[in-house]
Amino acid sequence: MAKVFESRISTHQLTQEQIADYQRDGLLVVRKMFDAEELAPLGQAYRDDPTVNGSIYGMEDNEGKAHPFNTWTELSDDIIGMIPRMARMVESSEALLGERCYHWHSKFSIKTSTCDARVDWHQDYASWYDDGVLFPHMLTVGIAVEPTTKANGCVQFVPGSHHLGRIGTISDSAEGSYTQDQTTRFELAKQVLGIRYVEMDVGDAVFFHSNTLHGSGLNTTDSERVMIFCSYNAVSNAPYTEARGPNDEGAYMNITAEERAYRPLQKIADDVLLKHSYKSAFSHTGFQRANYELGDKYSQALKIENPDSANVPDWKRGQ
Ligand SMILES: O=C(O)CCC(=O)C(=O)O
Ligand SMILES: [Fe+2]
Repeated sequence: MAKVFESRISTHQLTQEQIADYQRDGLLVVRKMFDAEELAPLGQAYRDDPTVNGSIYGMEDNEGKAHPFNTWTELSDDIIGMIPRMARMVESSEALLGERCYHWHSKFSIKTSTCDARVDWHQDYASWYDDGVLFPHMLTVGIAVEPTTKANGCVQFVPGSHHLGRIGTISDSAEGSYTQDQTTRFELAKQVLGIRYVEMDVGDAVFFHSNTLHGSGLNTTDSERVMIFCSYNAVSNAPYTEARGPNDEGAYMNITAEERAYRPLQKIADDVLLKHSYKSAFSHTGFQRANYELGDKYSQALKIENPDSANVPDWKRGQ
């Protein structure tokens, strides 16, 4: 494990106590992981273009409502390509995973004031399993770009649920997302372990294990809940196969096996945002191709007139 810590350059190191909290709870909230000043240009760019370069589409919840989000795997020299490479992000993730990691994917996950969707309870590893990773040695960092509250649909967790292991894949059946056994386990887990709502100010972050149960409720306010989520996989856990299972989130989001494979992650200094050493907020990123059927639902939520005019990069269009 010492190797992981040899080349640390971040000024934001996690303490042993924080690492122990994460191991116990499967989640760790780090207040002021970013200064509000560092994220302000990203918040402004989102307000100027809430379609995020036409990349936002809808992920359906159990009621068929569309939750706006997008994904990217390649890291460009814009703000959202730099955040996943920043030393504080990579080194904190490596301290929690106990080994080197690489970028799996990142997302904007948004609750507009007009969106009426939830993010249903799930474990991220339920679907990443189908990408051919052997272990759940993966985690995600959720960062608040705008404040999150219970009322606007902050993320909720079942602390300690990562100790349950993987509950199972989410089925496509019309009856609901979980089988009876999965539902029973999930209900028991909530009763036994409780639910923790994580409300966040701009710049706060929550690290969570890929088996920690989480989801989020409705936005009942006029404000927008804007978050980004950066996910990492341990280097030793790169997919052992390029074949995909039936419920693969990667396939749903048009992520290729190549984009899931190990690629070296070059850390960058923590002051990159404060020094404005980036080319744009998000216009240099190649996002995954939108799913237009769900994109239409999203456009209704967002009231976009013409979703087909969305600016999907050519390199993704052809796939
Ligand atoms: O935005 C949220 O509330 C949760 C998003 C999430 O869990 C995911 O994208 O996997
Ligand atoms: Fe998730």
